[in-house]
Amino acid sequence: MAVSNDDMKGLYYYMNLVRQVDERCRRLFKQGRFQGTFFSAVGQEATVVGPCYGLRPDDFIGIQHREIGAVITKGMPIKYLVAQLFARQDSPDRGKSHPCHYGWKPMGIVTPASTIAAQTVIVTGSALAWKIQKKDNVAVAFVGEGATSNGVWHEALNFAGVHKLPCVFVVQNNLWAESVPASLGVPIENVSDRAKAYGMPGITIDGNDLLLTYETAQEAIRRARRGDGPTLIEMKTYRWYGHSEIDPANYRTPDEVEYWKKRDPVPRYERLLMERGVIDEEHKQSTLQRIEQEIEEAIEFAERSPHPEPHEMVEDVYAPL
Ligand SMILES: Cc1ncc(C[n+]2csc(CCOP(=O)(O)OP(=O)(O)O)c2C)c(N)n1
Ligand SMILES: [Mg+2]
Repeated sequence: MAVSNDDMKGLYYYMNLVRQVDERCRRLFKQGRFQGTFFSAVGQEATVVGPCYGLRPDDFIGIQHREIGAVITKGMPIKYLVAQLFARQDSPDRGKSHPCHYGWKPMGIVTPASTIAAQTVIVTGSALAWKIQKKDNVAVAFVGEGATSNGVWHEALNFAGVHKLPCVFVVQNNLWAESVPASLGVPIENVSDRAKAYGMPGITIDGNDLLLTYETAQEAIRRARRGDGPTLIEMKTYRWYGHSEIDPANYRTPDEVEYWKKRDPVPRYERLLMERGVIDEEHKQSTLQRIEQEIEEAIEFAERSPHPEPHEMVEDVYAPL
């Protein structure tokens, strides 16, 4: 199915929004404007914008620490996202969790715990519920290649395969899990080969090609919605910066980083749209201006939001009996 010009422009907006928010959040952390750390996903934008752009508000996504772009594209207003980083009262968790535990119930963004891959079973469980209720919602679980070494990820895929659940499993293979190279975490070239063992199709694609990530995800989402079961999509990509902003990433060579910076997914997509005449310089400038303003407003909102009161520390932590 051809991607419409409106959707190509929509994808362009999100690619740039995600990139700009991410770079700005890195700076905010370095300026000491919030505590903890920040997990940048610069370089990986196409792996999340593609799959999330075509989801419905009532579809779910399960994320881990690096999926800020998935959260933005799925529809969490960035003012709440910044409030989350700043641990303010207007954060969805009212300042109680780690800055990277982004979650937003109205748009089906399941708040993650720090245990990587754990979100995959929640996604699978949600999909089971929808199947029982005969609904056509879809859930997408994102993990890094490192997380696929966790037992829970395999259990979730096996269960989803057995019951033909409406899920899409996206693996963002960015070649590193903290300081561990993918070659020491995954003993095969392509994680997607594992799909066969779970009775679902598996595909490995260039994760820096936005139209490809979008169209591949769309096909998997349609398949899940019509009741034909899950798909595993591995997207090869790269994170430009350290595991988080406190990691100097000395375990990588400058050549490796340079190689991937030349494959930057944001200008690559922009060039494609310019060549096709979908956007022009004026559209680019107005989009970037709009984004800059949205980010400023989000930061102002978060800064105006008060810190939680001390007594709130134990409120909403346990369910009432
Ligand atoms: C179950 C579990 N084991 C280990 C960790 C510590 N940890 C946090 S992130 C991470 C690396 C994750 O690598 P990957 O899944 O490839 O994601 P990436 O950071 O590359 O996006 C590890 C080991 C954790 N949070 N949870
Ligand atoms: Mg990784």
